[in-house]
Formats: sequence, structure tokens, C-alpha cells
Amino acid sequence: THVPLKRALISVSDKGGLIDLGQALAARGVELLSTGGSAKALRDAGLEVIDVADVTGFPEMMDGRVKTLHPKVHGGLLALRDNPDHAAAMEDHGIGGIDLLVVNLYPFEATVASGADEATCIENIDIGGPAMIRAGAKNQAFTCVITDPEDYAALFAELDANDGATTLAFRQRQSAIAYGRTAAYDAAVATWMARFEDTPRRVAAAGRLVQEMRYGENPHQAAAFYADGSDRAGVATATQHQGKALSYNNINDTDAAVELVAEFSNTPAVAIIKHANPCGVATGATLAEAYQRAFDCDRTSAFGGIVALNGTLDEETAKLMTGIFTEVVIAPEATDAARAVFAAKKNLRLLTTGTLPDPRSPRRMMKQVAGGWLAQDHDTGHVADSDLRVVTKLAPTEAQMADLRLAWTVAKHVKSNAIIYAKDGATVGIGAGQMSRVDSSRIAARKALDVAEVLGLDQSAAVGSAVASDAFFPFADGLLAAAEAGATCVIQPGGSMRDEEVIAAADEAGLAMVFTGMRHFRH
Ligand code: 93A
Repeated sequence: THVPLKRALISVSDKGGLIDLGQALAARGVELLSTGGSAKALRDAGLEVIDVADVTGFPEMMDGRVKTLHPKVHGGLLALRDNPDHAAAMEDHGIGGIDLLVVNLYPFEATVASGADEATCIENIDIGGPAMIRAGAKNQAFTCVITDPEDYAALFAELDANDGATTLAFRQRQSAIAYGRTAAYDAAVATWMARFEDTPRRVAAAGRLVQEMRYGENPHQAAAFYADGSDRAGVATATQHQGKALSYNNINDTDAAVELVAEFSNTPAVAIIKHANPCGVATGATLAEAYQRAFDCDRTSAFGGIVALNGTLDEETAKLMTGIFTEVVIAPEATDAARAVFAAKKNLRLLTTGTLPDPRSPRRMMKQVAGGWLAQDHDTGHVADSDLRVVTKLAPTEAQMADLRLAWTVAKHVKSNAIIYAKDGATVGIGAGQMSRVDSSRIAARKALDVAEVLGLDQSAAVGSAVASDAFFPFADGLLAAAEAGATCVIQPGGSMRDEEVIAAADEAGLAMVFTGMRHFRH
């Protein structure tokens, strides 16, 4: 099962580590075959290389679309050397075995993410590379396939440990990585090709392993994190600057946090997440102010939370955050001074995303059920000002409208049933995930009393607030509970059979109410 390494084919788009690889292989007396750009780079570094074109007897043609698609290549990758028929075919057709294949693919995902035009995206769909990877990985009995420059070091260690050979165990492992890569690659292509489809009928599920976790949602569950190849700014593509590896729950919560703050583009905003729900969201003149106000919404729950910012983490905000234990802080960027503040907090994980994701960019989401998946468009629904309909005698003032918008935006990111009180640009009470809307209302109102106590106010923080409901109020009771708690204006989808009753109750209670015509269930 040990296969001595004598002949390698190298064809890589990512040329990182290529020269080291070529030198390490050449030093072991390995014959190197290579394609155009890779061969040139190796030759420029003084290495002896055979062009694949000389092996196949065909030049690279059609802009490189056809370079390695040839029996001399695929026969060498697929031949079972211990099978007499295969050996005879190799002999008859002058096919040499290829013991090692190093390929990384045209950067299709990065090309799409860069916003390149359609023709460029199409040209970056690699055909020959995946064909070789799949061939070599199938023939794991004889061929070793490496698809990621990060695995070059493991290859060197393998060769060192086995006297210049690869072991079956190593090749099996690399084959699994190889098929994972081509599956993710084709999933990215399929997703892109399906971008014009208006129903999520064809969603391919595959990914690139980002990280294996110590455990999943609970310690007895194994878990791993995969990137889907979309290169969306967020937790999958973020850079971690310090702290332990992210846990399953951290990743889930961090995702919720980033997606929420990304909704706020023209004002500093902060969201604090616990168990995938926000426990405080606020805007402010500065991020420090926004953080303080988000924290004030629920200081108890914020402990051990995940904090997302929509702007550069600065020193002042970082200092404020060190007041309590926080699991993860994520922001587009962080200043050196802010990083220095966090450096003393070894357990705090700091992540930067470079930019914020576009909350309106369409994408698909999937949820697993036993025996299958549900696929749907992600909730990118957005209610424009022109979509809002005032249904009560009283119309909200401009200040009320700003709080209604904030509460509505937050409601989209809170598990249903969601009731959110907001005042002066900050949430003051969030009721999440209850089976009854009235219960969510009660919880949110009670939270607003807690805020008043913490801040030393003489009345509930919900007094004079705006309230949002992620779906319509089926009866007047939920609405009246909000009025009783102190809300003076309401935002909700409308569309209940009893809308008239609910509107009449709002008028009677002196509330201003707007309908969005769109609901935001989140389960
Ligand atoms: O256009 S292709 O799909 N046609 C091929 O036959 C082919 N063979 C290898 N692209 C092909 N490749 C890819 O070329 C490899 O997957 C690799 O990404 C790239 C390396 O090209 P070069 O060595 O010229 O830089």
C-alpha cells in the first residue's frame, strides 16, 4: 500500500508554495509534469519540468480550455498498476503512471465574489482540474491528490516519514478532501448558474471544511463548520485575531449578530446576541454610545454574549466592552489601540470581516428535516418607506417613525413570536420565541421595567416607545398589552381577519399604527 513517488503532475492556479513544492519534489528525484503557467513558474525557479503538452502531443488550446483532457494524463491518473489489463494498456499506449497530482482550481468563487462579468465567471469554471482531481482521487490505491496549498506541508511530512512514498491512509484522507473540494466547487457553480431562478428548486449542498469543532450544540454532538463558497462577508470568511477557536454555538450566534448590524448602514449600530436572539440593539452617535445603550437593554443577558458592530472597533468601545465577559466581538475592522485593549482578555475572541454583508443580496437557506432538506430564499425582504401604510387616525411623528423602523428591523432578526420595544434609537425590551404573541409582549414589557430599574428611571423604559410585531396581531389583546406597557406607536404587517378590530382598539388607545404588508417569521 506504500506507493513510491516517482512522477508528479502539478497544475495550480494558486501558485503560493509552488516553488517550495517543486524543489522538495525535485530533491527527491521526482519527475515533474506541469501545465503552462505552473510549468513556467517552476522553470523560472530553475527546476526541470516536462510540459503536459509534450506528454499529450497536443498544445494547450482554446484559451487553455483544453490542456490536460487527454488519455495520457487521465490514463496515468486512473490506471490500476497491479491490474494486468491496465498495465498492458499503459504499455501499448505509452502511458506513464502519475503518482502525485497537485491541482488547485481556477478561482471561480473568488471571481464571482469580485463582481466580475458573466464571461469572466464562465471562463473561471475549471473543467480539466476537477476532472483530474476526481480521477486521481478515485484511484486512491495508487494516486495521491493534493488540492490545497495548506496540505503541502503534510505531504512533505508524509514523504519524510515513509521514505519518499505515500501511504494508503494518507491518500484516502486526501481523496476525501479532494472530492469535498470538487463538490463544493460544483455547488458554487450550480448556485451561480441558478441565480436567475425564482424558486429555490436547485440548491446544491456542499462545502469546504472551515473548522472541525470540539463539539456541536452540546458536548455529546460532533460538529464541523463549512463554507459554501459564496465568499459572503461574515463569520465564515472572517479573520480571527485572538481567543480560542469558535464553538458551534459561537458561530451560530456570531452569524446572527453580523447579519443584524449589517442592516444599519448609515449610523453606528451594535447588536448583542444570546442564543441566536438579540438581547440589545442600539444606534448612537458613536459605536461606544451604541454599545452602552445596547448593553443597557438587558445587562444580565449580555453576559457571555456575542457583540457585533457595523463599524471599526475603536479603543473607547473596546474598553467599555471589557467591563463584562463577552464571548465574541465581530466588526468590519478594529484599530490597533482597540486590539491592544483586548489583548489582555485572552478568552475574548475578536473577529474582523473587512466589510459587512449586503442584507439584500439574494441567497438561499436550507434547513434539514429527517430524510430531507427544506430550501428557501433567505429573508431579504425589505420594507421601503413608501410601503408603509398609516392605518390609525394618529400618524407617527418623525421620531416615532425612526423608532418604528428600528424595532421592525430588529424584529426580523428575533425568533417568532417577536415583540420589540424601541425608544430613541435603542431597543428597551425584546420578547422572543414564545408560542403566544401575548406572552412575547409580556416578556418584552417586563424587560422594559428591568431597564428602568437598572437606569434608575421612575417609569418603565417602554413609556413613549415604539413597538414592533413580526407578524400581525390576531386579536386586539397583544396590541393593548403593548399600549398598557407604554408604547405610543405600533408597526406590524397587518392582514389579520380582525384588522378592523385591532385598528379600532389602537385608535381608542390613542396609538399611531403603521402596516408593513410584509411579515418576518423566523423559526
Ligand atoms: O480550462 S481547463 O478547464 N482545461 C483543462 O484542460 C485544464 N487542466 C488544468 N483548466 C485546466 N486546468 C487548470 O489550470 C488547473 O485546475 C489549474 O487551476 C490551472 C493551472 O494552469 P496554469 O498551470 O497554466 O497556470
